[in-house]
Amino acid sequence: MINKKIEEILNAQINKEFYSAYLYLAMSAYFDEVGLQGFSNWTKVQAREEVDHGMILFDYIIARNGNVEFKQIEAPTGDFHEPLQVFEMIYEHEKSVTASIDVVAGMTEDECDLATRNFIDWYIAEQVEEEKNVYEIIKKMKMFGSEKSVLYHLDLELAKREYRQHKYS
Ligand code: OFO
Repeated sequence: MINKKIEEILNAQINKEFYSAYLYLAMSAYFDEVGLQGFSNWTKVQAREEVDHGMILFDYIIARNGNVEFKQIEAPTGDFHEPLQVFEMIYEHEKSVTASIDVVAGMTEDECDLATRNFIDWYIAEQVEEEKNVYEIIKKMKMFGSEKSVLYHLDLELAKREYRQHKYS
């Protein structure tokens, strides 16, 4: 049976993961609208991964005989005006998710919940990967500029991203 404090913070994290999916979908719609289908693909694939992150938490709470609780998901704020600005927003967002996962990990240690401590390691590693992927795209945009030809090539590259499902096991 899962500790109630841990159950509560994991439920809050489910909400954050689904909010992330909303945010990435809003970005995907923006990119599609401005004709950057590769950027749109990249953010749409990311939205699907965020749903997986939420579902892994969902399955874990159930596996520990806990209660899943759904709270209202906030609407994404969508002031998107150009690709670099959107990716900088993504980077800030992912840093905040990393901080939130760190708080979960810290609480598992305080509560001596070693099963959840072990479970949350996957998220810690995933956040390192997510921040790195985003930062690398930002670096490319800064290095090569935001001329249309640069965006065109980057768009072709981002179009190649494929969704790979993550599951709780
Ligand atoms: Fe779920 O990692 Fe991004 O937000």
